[in-house]
Amino acid sequence: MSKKTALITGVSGQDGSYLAELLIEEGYKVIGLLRRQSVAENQTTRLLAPSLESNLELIYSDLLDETSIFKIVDQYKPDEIYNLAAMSHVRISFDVPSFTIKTNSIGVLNLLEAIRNFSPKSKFYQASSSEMFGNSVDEDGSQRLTTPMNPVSPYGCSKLMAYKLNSHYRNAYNLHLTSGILFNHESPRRGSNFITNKVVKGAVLIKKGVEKNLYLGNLDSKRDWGHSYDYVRAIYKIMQYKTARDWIVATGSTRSVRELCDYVFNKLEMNYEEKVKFDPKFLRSEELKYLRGDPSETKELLNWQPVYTFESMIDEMIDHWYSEI
Ligand code: F7E
Repeated sequence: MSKKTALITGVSGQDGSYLAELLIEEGYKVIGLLRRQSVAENQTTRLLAPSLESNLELIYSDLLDETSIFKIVDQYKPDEIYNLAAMSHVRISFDVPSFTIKTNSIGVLNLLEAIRNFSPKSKFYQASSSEMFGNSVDEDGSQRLTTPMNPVSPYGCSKLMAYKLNSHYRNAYNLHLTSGILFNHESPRRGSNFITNKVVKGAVLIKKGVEKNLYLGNLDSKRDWGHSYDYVRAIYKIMQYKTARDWIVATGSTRSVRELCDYVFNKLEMNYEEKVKFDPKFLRSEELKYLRGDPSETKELLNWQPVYTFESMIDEMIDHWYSEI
């Protein structure tokens, strides 16, 4: 039997790189889409696993270049298409709202149209986000598929548009279109302007005497943080599930940014209260205060169980930066 083909947009990102490794382990041929950057080396820093060498084909493209997207989907007619490409930084989405909406919403429309017109048998996964909930939360303190969605950032709005387009195309055209509402997920591969890696890297720099302080925004917001390694395994299971539908991927526990700082600085035998300073430039125009997903249905139906705890994930990130710096 010939190898299955998977197309991953955003292959050079945190989730894209873990997913490419997983799919290759599972015997797939992977096509990865890259956006052109001026420093070519920067595009593949997360794609260094030896297994990727002969099984990953990289192609330049862009979600907004529909001719390129149509051509690639038509040419490869992939068995599975994973859309992990996005402008994914919530605070930065306030600076570039138009680019965020175009990439994260119209970009998805381009993929859906490509599937509908050129490869209707392809299965599709859309990376949806807990940012779509905004400040809505059920009475028991969790968010789930039925929780109202009231996003509070251009990023959240863009993801909600894509989520709705995806389910509309699923119903209207009978396509196998899935979506995972992923809560925050981290790893040593996370960009260092997201809070977990910013705190870990910043604390290690202070410990090593390179920096004196770490400047942050709102310490009181709470997030449900899991590991990208575990979450791409949920994504793969979502794609293999018998029916196409939406899912919640989360840990079910929540912590504040303050608790994150406390854990990291304690591990490095420091007191965060002495080193962490406030800088209003890291606040958002409207804050999403609290996230905690309910993963019970996903765990049960997909037989999915994360292997990392919050602590083992952060410890891995500390070890990473300690040896890197
Ligand atoms: O912020 C607070 C900030 O940038 C987490 C993306 O993957 O998850 C991510 O979005 C919290 C927020 O992630 C700083 O206000 C305080 O409350 O790590 P973050 P995010 O905005 O939750 C969702 C699910 C996605 O889909 C997104 O793509 O930390 N915070 N001080 C700070 N955050 C940052 N980045 N920098 C600070 O200095």
